[in-house]
Amino acid sequence: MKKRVFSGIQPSGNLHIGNYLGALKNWVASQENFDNIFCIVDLHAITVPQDPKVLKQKIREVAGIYFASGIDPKQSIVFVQSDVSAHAELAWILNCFTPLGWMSRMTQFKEKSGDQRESVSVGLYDYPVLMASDILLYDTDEVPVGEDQKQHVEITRDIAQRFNSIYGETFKLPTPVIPKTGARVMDLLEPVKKMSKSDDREGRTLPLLASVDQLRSAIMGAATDSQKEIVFDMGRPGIYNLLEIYEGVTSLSREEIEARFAGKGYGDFKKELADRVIEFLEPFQKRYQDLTSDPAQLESLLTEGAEKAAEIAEKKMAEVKNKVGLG
Ligand code: ATP
Ligand code: LTN
Repeated sequence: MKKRVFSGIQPSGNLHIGNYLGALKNWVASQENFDNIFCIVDLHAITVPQDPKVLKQKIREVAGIYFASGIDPKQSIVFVQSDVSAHAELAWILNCFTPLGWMSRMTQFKEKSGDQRESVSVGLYDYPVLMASDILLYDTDEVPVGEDQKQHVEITRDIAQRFNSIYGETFKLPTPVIPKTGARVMDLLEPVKKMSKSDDREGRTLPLLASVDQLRSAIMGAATDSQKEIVFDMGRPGIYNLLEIYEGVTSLSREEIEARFAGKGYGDFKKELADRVIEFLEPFQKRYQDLTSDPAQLESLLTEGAEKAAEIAEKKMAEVKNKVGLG
């Protein structure tokens, strides 16, 4: 029996190199060794306002990006969260077992609500409980995510433990799996904050579907510092971030990369980084175009994925409802 992996990405904004290096790359790399479920978490996306037409289109775009990254529908279930109603249903039940105080500690909520705390949606506050439901429905062993999601997987364990302690063993406790490199790709202009698809103003991110010119100009304009050496030094966030991206798209070791750029200037390094990123993204974008040129085929993969996911999720829901005394 292979261990189960579950993860997801929100169909909001433009997916970027951070989403690839922090999440997708690792999903693909370990695909063969696990029983995988990858979700397009549209219910999470509506925790902040979305245009309905854009949302529908973004769901297909994320599906295309999953497959273009190398997710193989023969090895992995890929589906849209709102197609399996058990996610919303379990979230309601788990809400009733999650203390308000736990949610108030979540750093993502604090960052995203900022000074709008009184006017953001209850959904945004409740976001981690829906994420816990996603994970717990499938007896997930491992959750491969970027660094920013570690706290949400930990709270998922707490919620599962609390439920299990009241009703007996029901949910498996999942483990977050954070990559050694690329777990927190930083904003290109302000490398002290995370590269984010909700702030993808020109030059800040490297969108996976961006044009060659857009990618090159974002890399050439990335913030660095007034020093010279091109070395992995975490104290120099701009250059460190660009080096991590280089590492992520080439898979060379840190020593090899430092040796390659010894004695060279930032300009040369950035030019080569742009070449490597483009070299990596061009075939990726070609695969994306091929996959999305047949919308019916994509749709049928998602329908099939939802059927398989629902079969697993509904069994868990029946067990939960029975234990709680519902119905
Ligand atoms: P937003 O920034 O708008 O909140 P996001 O870019 O974080 O969105 P999500 O859908 O929330 O996108 O995240 C999808 C996956 O990508 C998660 O596993 C997350 O940890 C990872 N991820 C997101 N941003 C980065 C980043 N800058 N570096 C590494 N991984 C990231
Ligand atoms: N909150 C996650 C997306 C997400 C997720 C999940 C990730 C929703 N449900 C379950 C892993 C497992 C984020 O990346 N922002």
